Amino acid sequence: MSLSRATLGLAALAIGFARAAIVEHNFNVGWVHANPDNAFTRSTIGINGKWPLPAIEANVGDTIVVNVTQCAIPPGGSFTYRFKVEQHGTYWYHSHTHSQYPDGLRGPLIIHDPQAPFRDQYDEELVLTLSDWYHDQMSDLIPQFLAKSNPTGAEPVPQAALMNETQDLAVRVEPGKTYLFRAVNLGAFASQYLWFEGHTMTIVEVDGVYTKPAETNMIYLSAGQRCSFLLTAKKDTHQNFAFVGSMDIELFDVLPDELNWNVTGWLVYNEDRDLPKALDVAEFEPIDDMTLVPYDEAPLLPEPDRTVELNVVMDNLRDGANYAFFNNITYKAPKVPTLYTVLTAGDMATNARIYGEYTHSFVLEQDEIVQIVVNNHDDGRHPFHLHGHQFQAVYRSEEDAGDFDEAALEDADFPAIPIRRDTLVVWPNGNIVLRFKANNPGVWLFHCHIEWHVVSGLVATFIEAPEQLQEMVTIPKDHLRACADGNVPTKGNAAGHTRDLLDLSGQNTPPPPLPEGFTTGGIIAFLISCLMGVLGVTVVGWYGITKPDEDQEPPQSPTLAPLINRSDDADEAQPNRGYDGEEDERQ
Ligand SMILES: *[C@@H]1O[C@H](CO)[C@@H](O)[C@H](O)[C@H]1NC(C)=O
Ligand SMILES: *[C@@H]1O[C@H](CO)[C@@H](O)[C@H](O)[C@H]1NC(C)=O
Ligand SMILES: *[C@@H]1O[C@H](CO)[C@@H](O)[C@H](O)[C@H]1NC(C)=O
Ligand SMILES: *[C@@H]1O[C@H](CO)[C@@H](O)[C@H](O)[C@H]1NC(C)=O
Ligand SMILES: [Cu+2]
Repeated sequence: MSLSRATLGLAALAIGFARAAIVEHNFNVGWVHANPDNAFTRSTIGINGKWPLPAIEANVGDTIVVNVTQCAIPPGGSFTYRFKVEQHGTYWYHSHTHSQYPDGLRGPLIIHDPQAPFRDQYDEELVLTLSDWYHDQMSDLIPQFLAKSNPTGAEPVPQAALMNETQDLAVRVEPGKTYLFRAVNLGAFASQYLWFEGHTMTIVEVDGVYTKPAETNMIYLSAGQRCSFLLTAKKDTHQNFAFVGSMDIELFDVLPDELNWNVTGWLVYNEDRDLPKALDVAEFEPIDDMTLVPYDEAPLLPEPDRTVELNVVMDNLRDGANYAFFNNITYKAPKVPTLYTVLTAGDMATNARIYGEYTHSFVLEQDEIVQIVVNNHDDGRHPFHLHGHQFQAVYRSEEDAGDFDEAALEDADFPAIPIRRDTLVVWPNGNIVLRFKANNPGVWLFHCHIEWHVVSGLVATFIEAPEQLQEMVTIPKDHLRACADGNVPTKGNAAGHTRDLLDLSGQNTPPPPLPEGFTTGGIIAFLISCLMGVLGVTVVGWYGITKPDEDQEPPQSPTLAPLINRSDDADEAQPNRGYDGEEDERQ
């Protein structure tokens, strides 16, 4: 563990938990080499020359200061994230910029709470990350994914599953002790089933929300989700036990022969004994997170003041690539980051139009009750994540149930005390209903946490209480300097116009729709048959050899507002990509 954490631990002991501390880190972000699955050495994004990344740990009330140094903003300079932590729980920090987190820029962020309801029930605490691992870099994979040669939008399948970013995780346990495991799925794509042989997990937290203790033998953790559970070690030490993370292969369009979608770790009671092979589990039956109950028993929020309905659609645009849409909009980042538009638009900030047509922006009034209905018109599972809030998960339909029927279901049909979390999976062709109170002014994205679907546009923007936000927020100078250095404008509407804020000419747009008469099914069938015929290979092989289109516009990641994003991630900008002299190839 890093020196800073050791120091922090000592400081906490010395002064007790009464006084708020400042937890400082200096992060130098840059490329390093790693081979966590012992199959392939690749470049990955590290911090201070190391990978996996350190956990950031603090107590509720502390202030976290992270001085991130990176060559991109500003070149050779640094950028400081400083925020007071007012919420407890298990989080992670990661970069969405250019989809960097699957390249390694992902680490746990743990906020300890001396008041946690389970504080007296464990002896030791352990962070356990789950993730998927690609041998190729995102800068190579994205152009293959978002291309006319991939009209069905098949997502690249990872090469391996990792636990704590390795396939060789042995956790030394002492007989009779109880451990608090903080599990985080840092993956780009795959959900994972997690189970411990011979032991029971007692869930006590999901996504920062304490729960009533709930016993289970297995949990399902999507990309972006977190879960803490207590696990009591056995009293005798004659045997070691396997625990397994198993990627949800239903998410994969193809299942490469050589893929082992499981990763095994061990609870080590006795170093002289074998590390046993994991047993085969015939069926997966994880606990249904909709059955969890928040510890504080906060009741169902009242009927919504407004409902936002988002229909998930996958479709092709004129470039032939497959995009993801909420309703008819696929997200395209604005020229001016939305937060800066809010802060420079004066009275116009309450008009959703100024944020652009392709940011899918909704302006929320302070304290209104908002309901989000997601109807999944796609046959895949999607973990939806909202920044800035832990929503109530008021309803989730079965698979294939179709759209949410507001006329058929009313509040009496919803749980009186719904679970809250910030990431919830919707089943194929099913629906979910989420509710929250707009009491946290900010610019909050709502997106699928599968990074491929962020890339293909499954993102909407909530602009919550913009007038209050204007009063609350001043942009630090180093932000503005970083934007200036990166040529990112910080004034005006989505298109950068400062006088007529309703003028969106020149805004960033996705490719135009398919021409009339082209059905999507038709174009896909046509393209697939051509490819299969010409190449004579399976879809699996086709992935490996497809070259990115020369004319492909580089995909843009959404612009985030880390400044006041108190719910999850400290998103970081692009690290130095110029290493090993390979820069030209990748840009
Ligand atoms: C952040 O780190 C860089 C590089 O070590 C240093 O030059 C800079 O002064 C630091 N900034 C702050 C605010 O500590
Ligand atoms: C997993 O890695 C984190 C750092 O990311 C570390 O704090 C933790 O102790 C590790 N967990 C185990 C079980 O070794
Ligand atoms: C992964 O584990 C599951 C559950 O035990 C098992 O059914 C499956 O065959 C395993 N997959 C591989 C590739 O070993
Ligand atoms: C989406 O459809 C609505 C209603 O038909 C229309 O007003 C809007 O302009 C469309 N948006 C885009 C981005 O095409
Ligand atoms: Cu998705």
